[in-house]
Amino acid sequence: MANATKLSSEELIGYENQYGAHNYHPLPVVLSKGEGVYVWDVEGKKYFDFLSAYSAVNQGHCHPRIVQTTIDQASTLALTSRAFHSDKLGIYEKYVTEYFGFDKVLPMNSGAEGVETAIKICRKWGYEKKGIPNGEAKIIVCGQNFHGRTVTIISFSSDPDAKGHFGPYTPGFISIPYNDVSALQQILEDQGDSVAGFLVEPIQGEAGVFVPDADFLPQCAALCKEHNVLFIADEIQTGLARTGSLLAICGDCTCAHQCEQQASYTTPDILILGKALSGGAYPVSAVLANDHIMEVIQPGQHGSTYGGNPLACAIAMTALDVLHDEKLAQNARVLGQLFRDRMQTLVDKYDVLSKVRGKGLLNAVLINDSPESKTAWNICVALSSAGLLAKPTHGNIIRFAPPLVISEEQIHECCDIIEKVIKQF
Ligand code: IF1
Repeated sequence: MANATKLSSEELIGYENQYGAHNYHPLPVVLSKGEGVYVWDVEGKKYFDFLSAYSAVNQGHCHPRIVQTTIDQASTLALTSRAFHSDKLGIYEKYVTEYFGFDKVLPMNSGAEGVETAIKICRKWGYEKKGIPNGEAKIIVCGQNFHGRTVTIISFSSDPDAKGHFGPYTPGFISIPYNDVSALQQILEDQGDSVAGFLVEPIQGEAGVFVPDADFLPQCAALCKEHNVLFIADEIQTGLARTGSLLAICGDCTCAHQCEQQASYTTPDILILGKALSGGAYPVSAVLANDHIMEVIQPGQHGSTYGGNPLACAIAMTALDVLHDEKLAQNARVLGQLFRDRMQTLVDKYDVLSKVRGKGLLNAVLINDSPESKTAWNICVALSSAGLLAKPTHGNIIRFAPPLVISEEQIHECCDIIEKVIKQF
């Protein structure tokens, strides 16, 4: 039995260093409690959480409705495996497919599993529906992508840290520059017959919150349609109200259900969700597609022990209800603009900041120093001392992504904290 006495942050970090793999380099903060936009460390210090567990906690930490659902379902029936039916799976499948406007869903657990599932469905569709010779299907991806950490996914990564020394790599992927429609057009004109899909993040999160030109996604979708290629949207980080609409690719629609604004809605052939699909309570991911695509998967051809378990289904339905009931997409849209406006005044005022970019409450500030410098890290350490948690991505970029339940007053309080810290650099 683990020692019940209260250990300090330093002692707990020591345990992680000694007994845990060193696959992360966290800020020196040890968290023990979360509620809404706030987290507390083991010494009781309170912080604004401006990472939201990489956008998994859009609904806020320990949302009472999601916690209650977790308690109720976990104490009733948590896991059956798919060897049997459950009283939650069909209800959830109906709910989530109607929520996003697709015929079917394949439920999985982690985001990477969702991406792998989409790759398998896409390849199988390529062989059985498009007629690509078996084993020759190609999937187009974008440079600077992040889609997860499995061997197949890092096989098409352009990040040496994510990819190095994990070979041999999975073949069948072609990379084009992000936001470059002509590059996609060229590939499809040259070898479109063997291309099964195009996998893209509507905004590249890990790469540093790159927002593409407004016409990039619609034009890519049109090219995919023209060349009979599946448009696969990875909305694991950008989806679920984070960027000010239900999905980053659905333009102005901020309702949680399909609305008349579908004209500006670039509909993907395959939609991948994760992270906030559970509000941070449990690993839940989902792959949505219409019948003519999803029917390529038959019994015994794909699965997972935990995929679609009753606990995941119950939690995900509550998490999606909260997005809709609390109008979190609208809140992200309004407060995201407010945040960027305030950050822009800091960019104009302080040389250490060079740019702010983002959409909704997925934003990043570029530090005016080399990616190899420690400036962004040092700013984040100073922000943590000032009561705000954020973390650099790729050296000189700081991502700011609070839970979407944040209030206007809290946004201003946090911008004041950021300005107070920036003044020191
Ligand atoms: C880490 C950030 C990274 C994702 C998109 C799939 C996945 C992710 C667009 C895989 C996961 C996480 C993973 C975590 C850090 C974080 C992340 F962009 F969100 F900040 F790495 F790029 N598609 N993103 O963002 O989902 O399997 O993790 O559930 O691995 O360091 P997962």
